[in-house]
Amino acid sequence: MGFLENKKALIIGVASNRSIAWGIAQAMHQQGAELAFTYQNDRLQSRVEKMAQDCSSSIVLPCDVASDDNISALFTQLGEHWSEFDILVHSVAFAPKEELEGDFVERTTRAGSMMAHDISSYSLTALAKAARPMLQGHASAILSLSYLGAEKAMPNYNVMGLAKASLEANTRYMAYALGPDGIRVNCISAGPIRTLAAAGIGDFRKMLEHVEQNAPLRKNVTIEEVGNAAAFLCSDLASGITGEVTYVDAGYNIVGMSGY
Ligand code: NAD
Ligand code: 0WE
Repeated sequence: MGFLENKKALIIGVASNRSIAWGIAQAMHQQGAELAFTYQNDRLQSRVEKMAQDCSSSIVLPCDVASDDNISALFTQLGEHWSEFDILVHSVAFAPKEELEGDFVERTTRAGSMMAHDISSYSLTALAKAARPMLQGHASAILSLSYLGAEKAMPNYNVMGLAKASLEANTRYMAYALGPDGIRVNCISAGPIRTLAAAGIGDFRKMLEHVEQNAPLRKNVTIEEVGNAAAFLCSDLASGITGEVTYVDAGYNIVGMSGY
């Protein structure tokens, strides 16, 4: 018997079988959770529908998190399947590609900054606002995905670093606001993983090699490892944990200097 038996989880952010959201969905399914999925646009619909089937799920709904109407319609439609649910996974980020390379000060624009913060941080609050009636009053959990660029300056991550800093603060403010409703809010800061969001990022291979050579565990993490930590954080095993950022990064973040 799995530790997510009798839990219902909504997974936002599956785009391919390399998506971190997919690793989370599979781990939660293995632990007995019942799943529902969203997809960002028509191009992704059939792919997400097929992947949902692999997790015995037939609830697959559209949602562009930039739209309040989409978010509102999502929970109206979800309500036709589930009267309440227990777990909300947010595995979504976006900034204009041109702003994820080169000199931060030169590249960052007002529009790009607003877009990055809107999609990558505010959307978590917007989703929680709309989902609150279906999550409150029982042991439930919200989880999002961050990256070390939130707290340390990194080459090229640029405006996404600011958006992730906002997401991590959002985790704390949401945990504070939603705790009295029985809703825990946590965040996983994952090490670099080759997903669609990493495709086309210059020198991604070099970053993976750097982590492999310098992280305490001398490896990169997988979506399965992130998925297992996510399943734990969203389960009743983590009933005392809220407002936290948990690193699933082979220990990379704790190293001051490596190589001696
Ligand atoms: P991915 O491309 O598989 O997933 C990103 C998802 O964001 C996609 O499913 C995409 O459809 C969705 N998305 C973007 N804009 C959206 C919008 N307006 N509305 C709805 N959905 C939208 O890549 P991933 O690496 O699995 O990314 C998932 C999360 O993990 C992101 O928050 C990312 O910042 C974070 N993360 C990734 C890494 C990494 O190295 N891959 C490391 C740490 C954290
Ligand atoms: O959060 C991310 C990536 C998020 C992301 C990726 C893209 C690519 C396509 C946000 N917006 C876009 N916009 C696009 O048009 N990661 C943690 C992965 C990542 O991205 C980097 C990294 C790492 C790690 C970008 C530069 C440097 C390092």
